[in-house]
Amino acid sequence: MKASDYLASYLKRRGVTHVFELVGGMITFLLDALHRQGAVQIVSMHHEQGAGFAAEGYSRIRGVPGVAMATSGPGATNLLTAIGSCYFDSTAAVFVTGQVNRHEQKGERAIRQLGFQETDIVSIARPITKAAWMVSNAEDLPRMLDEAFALATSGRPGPVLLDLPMDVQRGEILEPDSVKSADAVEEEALAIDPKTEAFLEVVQRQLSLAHRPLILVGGGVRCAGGVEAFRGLAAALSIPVVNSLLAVDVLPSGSPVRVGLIGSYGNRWANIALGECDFLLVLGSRLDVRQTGADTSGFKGQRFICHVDCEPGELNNRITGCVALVSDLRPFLARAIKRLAPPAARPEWLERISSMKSKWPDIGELPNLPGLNPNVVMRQISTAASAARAFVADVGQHQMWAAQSLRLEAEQRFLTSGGMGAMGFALPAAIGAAFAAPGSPIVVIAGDGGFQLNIQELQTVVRCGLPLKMFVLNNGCHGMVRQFQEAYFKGRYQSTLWGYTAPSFAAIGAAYGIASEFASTPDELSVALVKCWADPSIPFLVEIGIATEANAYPKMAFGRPISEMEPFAKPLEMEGT
Ligand SMILES: Cc1ncc(C[n+]2csc(CCOP(=O)(O)OP(=O)(O)O)c2C)c(N)n1
Repeated sequence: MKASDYLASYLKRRGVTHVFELVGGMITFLLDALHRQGAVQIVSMHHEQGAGFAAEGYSRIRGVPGVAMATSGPGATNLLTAIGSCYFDSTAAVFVTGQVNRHEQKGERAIRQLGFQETDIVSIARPITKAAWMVSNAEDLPRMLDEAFALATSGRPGPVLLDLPMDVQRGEILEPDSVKSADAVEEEALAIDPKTEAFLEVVQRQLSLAHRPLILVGGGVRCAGGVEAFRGLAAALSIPVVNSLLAVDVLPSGSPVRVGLIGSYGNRWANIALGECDFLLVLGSRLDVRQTGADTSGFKGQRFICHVDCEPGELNNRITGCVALVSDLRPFLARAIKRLAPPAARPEWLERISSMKSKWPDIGELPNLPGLNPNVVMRQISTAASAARAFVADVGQHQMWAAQSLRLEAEQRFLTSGGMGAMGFALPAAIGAAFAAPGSPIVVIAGDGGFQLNIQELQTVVRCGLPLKMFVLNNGCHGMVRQFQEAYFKGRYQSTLWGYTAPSFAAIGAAYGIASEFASTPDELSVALVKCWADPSIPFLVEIGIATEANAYPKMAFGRPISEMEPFAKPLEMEGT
């Protein structure tokens, strides 16, 4: 069997239903094999970055590694942002790049390049992958594919890159190995670490001592497949839960224990709750700077913190003095449910949080803004989107308004580019999500700046007839950085407002053949939402006009405690965007 045929049949056996790519000479054999076998659908995108983000969105919805392919040289380097995004947000993915024939590779020669488009993608991608390998012999492919899939999905998931020279793709595999059983990996993961028992004892003791206990849930819980277990634990313990940006969808908005988003742009009441809690149980969150702010000592304060993560390096890293446990979250949660008893009810604590929520509602943060209030817009978008499987947010202020104010149902997902924070993520990631959940509408929320980074993928949406409901919040600027310049550069808006323009997105949507509307008043938005959802199965674009001066508030103020946020507290020093 040819290696390219082996790869195509292997992907099918792994449960991969779609491969995202942009064609080039060095992957033609792979695409031809996929096409001839016909079991895995090829989705041709219009930029390799789009293909990479689509693979990421697919993986996060389907729970099967996303696969993206690109040709050597520029195709491979165009994948890099998406590879990094998968790496930082722990998304299982396998990236396959074509490479020039082995005899065309420069090897140890003191030259830059021998083959046309020859580029050492393995070395370039290594720091942002769990592994990056060149497959140097066709016979190695079965073993390397097994290793790539096992590595991508085990422990802390992430991307693996396989670089396949053209002649290797055409090479013969004499005795193809069988696919390593996924069950074997599963069983290993469920083994209980005895340290878990001692850790849970500490948690139980602290729970009984604490007056204001809080759980912080991060994206690691979902990566570990622990969402259902977590929901069970949270309900059983009845302790309030705050979430990181990648865990917006771990609890549905209606859950009585869900408090809200913490961090740089967290819900004001959630950050206040964090600032006031005396015991914090952190599950699957790496406590990065966007969550804690730059002032780590303020985040730690006097509170007792217990922290569980599968990555030892993330424990006692930025926030020190925590009681830490290295464990996969799934077996941990399974054990925690059995072992932990609910602490005594703390009605004053719950009352305190809900009174903060009433006092500082998310939709009251921008009282004097002309036109549409973006937090209210998010509420309206989600109210109209009960049929949607997922909300995919790009990067910028709109992402924060979405994370603060979308109302999610139990099965609805919220995807965004967290650690990489890559503008241009939302549209292609939503395309991948749409293929992962066939027939379900997917909502895209983007800004005018970010939408222009992968706008070409509207053609993929049209060609494939995908049910994407796209909302472009057009404030006529790179809003998040404009807000930063307002705070720290005395309003010198270089390259955010000055020297920046956006087109009419409704006109662009129409030019691609997508039904499109523009709305900048509450009435226009209501009409546009009705039209948008009249037929859930078709693509629709709504451009929403937002005031240029709209800020994402609250925002953590540097040098202040996490609970004192802009615009009321002013930063003492410079905080990041
Ligand atoms: C690829 C990339 N380039 C630059 C940035 C820096 N950046 C972060 S937010 C932002 C502005 C986003 O503007 P827009 O998409 O219009 O969204 P808004 O903030 O206005 O809601 C920029 C330039 C980034 N995150 N990603």
